[in-house]
Amino acid sequence: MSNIIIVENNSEIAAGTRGSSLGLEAIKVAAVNKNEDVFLKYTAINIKNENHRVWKNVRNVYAKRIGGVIKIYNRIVEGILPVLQKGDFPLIISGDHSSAGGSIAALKLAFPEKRVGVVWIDAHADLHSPYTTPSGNMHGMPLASALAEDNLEQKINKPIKETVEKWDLLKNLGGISPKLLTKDLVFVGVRSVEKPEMAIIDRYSIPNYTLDELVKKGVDDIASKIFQNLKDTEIIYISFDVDSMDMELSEGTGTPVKKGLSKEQAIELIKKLLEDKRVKMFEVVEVNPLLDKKGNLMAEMALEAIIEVINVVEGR
Ligand SMILES: [Mn+2]
Repeated sequence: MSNIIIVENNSEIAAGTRGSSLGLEAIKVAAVNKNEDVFLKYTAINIKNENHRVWKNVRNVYAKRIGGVIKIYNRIVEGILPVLQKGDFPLIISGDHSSAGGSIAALKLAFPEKRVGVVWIDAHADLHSPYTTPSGNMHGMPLASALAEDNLEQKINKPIKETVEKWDLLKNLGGISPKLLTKDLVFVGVRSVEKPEMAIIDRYSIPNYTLDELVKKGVDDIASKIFQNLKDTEIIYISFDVDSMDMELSEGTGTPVKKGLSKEQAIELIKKLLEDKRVKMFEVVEVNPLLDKKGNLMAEMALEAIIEVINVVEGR
């Protein structure tokens, strides 16, 4: 049986809005208030952050704080790789979504011979590169780094040499690039996509299961379609950005978007996917309690997802 190891990563340097570093603590507060012993029961490892960098001037405008992001990627790999190699299950709670690039790197580097599949549950496609980003915020780039996708066809920026060198370093981290193939990526709930990202989705026909499809076909059917999409992969990672859920539920996240999944849909789908033992790792990101107008609701919903993940993984 694989043990669950909680990975605590409160890095927020790649978000555009401050406060996702508090997501982890907000989830812990939710656990205390709901008498849930998740944070007592399981071993946790802590990823040291670089959050002091938010005070400094930005040099790399098309990949803000990329030096810090490289450090975080490396620390995540160092932290998670041994957990995965031991056969344990990393349950990662992160601040901003850039860290998922480090998580995918860790999974690939732990099993270099195996084909990695990713289910990306998010309002956004996170497919930007320094060449296409409108904001320079690197929480919009983790998938491009894993896919090693510069998307030069859609280039709108001219990043400085330092940015290019550091971006290349990030893509090649650990000596394997790409870490993920476009045909092994599935989106769920993506609905706020910029033109350069849409071009990638179209170019490679990356599936995206929307709210409408979930409502029409049901969670079981969508889960089986996702398994069909990922049938040739051997190890799978689920990345759950809480902004995949509808902003009417809670705005406690950096970039909330309308017409998202219900909490029930998100959790049911995650549970269904986790029944497959190929799923080796789960991550929840982007809880920002400073933006929550409903007390600590987003963190409470994230906690609910975490508890369900634990139940399924322990039962399989
Ligand atoms: Mn995201």
